[in-house]
Amino acid sequence: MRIDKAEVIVTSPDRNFVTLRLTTDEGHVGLGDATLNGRELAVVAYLKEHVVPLLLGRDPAAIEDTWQYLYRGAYWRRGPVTMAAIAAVDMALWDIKGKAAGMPVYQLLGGASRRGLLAYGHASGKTTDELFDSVRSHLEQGYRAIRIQTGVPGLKAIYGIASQGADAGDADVRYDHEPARRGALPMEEDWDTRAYLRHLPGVFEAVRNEFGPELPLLHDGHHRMTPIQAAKLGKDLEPYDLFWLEDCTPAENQEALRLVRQHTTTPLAIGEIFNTVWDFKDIIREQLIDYVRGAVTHMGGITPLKKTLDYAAMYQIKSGMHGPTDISPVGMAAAMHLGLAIHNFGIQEYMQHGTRTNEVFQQSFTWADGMLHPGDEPGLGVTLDVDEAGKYPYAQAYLPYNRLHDGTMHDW
Ligand code: EZ4
Ligand code: CO
Repeated sequence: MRIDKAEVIVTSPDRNFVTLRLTTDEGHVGLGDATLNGRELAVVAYLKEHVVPLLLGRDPAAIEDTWQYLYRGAYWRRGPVTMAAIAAVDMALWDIKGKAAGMPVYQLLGGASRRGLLAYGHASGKTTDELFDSVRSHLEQGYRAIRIQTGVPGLKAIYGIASQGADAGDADVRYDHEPARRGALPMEEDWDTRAYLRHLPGVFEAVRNEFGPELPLLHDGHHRMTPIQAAKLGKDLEPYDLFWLEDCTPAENQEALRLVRQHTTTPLAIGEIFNTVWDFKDIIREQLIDYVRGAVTHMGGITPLKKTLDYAAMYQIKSGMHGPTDISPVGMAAAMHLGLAIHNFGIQEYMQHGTRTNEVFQQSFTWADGMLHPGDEPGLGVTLDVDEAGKYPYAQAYLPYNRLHDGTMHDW
């Protein structure tokens, strides 16, 4: 078998998605997600100019060799653009291998280790009442684990949540902002860490009082704290028994986690912006985290993320794969197949794509009783309707950015 055609398809049904579509001489089609939120076209150029010419004529069965060829062969390694491009190739090759074998990808990865994947959704509200409504609506949708993000008195934005209302389509689906409204410039939010630290423990106390002790609750700190602030928050949240506290400090300085760990038993999750196993190596070996947040799309594909998670398993560290709506249905399917197969699955983030996205990408996964399952179609179980995709041209859009009251740029 050989790769005959490699197309890069950009579509923006509810937000921008980049998809690599490989076709073999035997007519098998493989899809890979190459979406990098806010920097989508950089990956398009990387694929079109530098990867597609290398793929044509190659044997699609040689997944590991092709991965090493693209990673080592480029000489320049790592980084989000490179790794999203390699991830798309890796996913598309697994998709093709599954179709050629007549098996879903999770079977090729060792078979199912569980019936389905516990998934968490994103509840948020400016006030406690709004937050409770959002939690209730998630419970009604069947979620059995919920991330809690809240407004902070004195601040305009609820950070780290998708936009809502008319621009969001049918669900809370966008992590970027409507370019027509924003003039193609990113939206600015405001921040005050001390106000946040004063407010958050009371929010979790209220949520526990209202919804009881059993519901798994998560929280995302979005890299906004210093090490000592993160240590204090972890300690303050201990009575509310969090499933995890995510990205408590900026991921670049991994030594910070030693300090956080010395002070709190709140479980820690890190890694949605990591690209390779090297980013995880030390914090896994030193047992500074409890959950690996890598996304199949941003970690270079199923192949390297499986290796990373197998390594994490030796330290009883589990998966918590990134799964916001900026991961396309193809990347989500890859995460579900991998999560079903590995032994050390923890939880899967799941926000639900909008109707338009689900019309562009037809998907075989199921969502019932708070659990995801990738389905049993051969390959990843996703098809791309190219005509439908063509209705939604790329629209420039960025993630918001963030400033302190005095104007200083801060982590978003
Ligand atoms: O803000 O994916 O845990 N989830 C997150 C995400 C990120 C977006 C950035 O594109 O932090 O919602
Ligand atoms: Co996050």
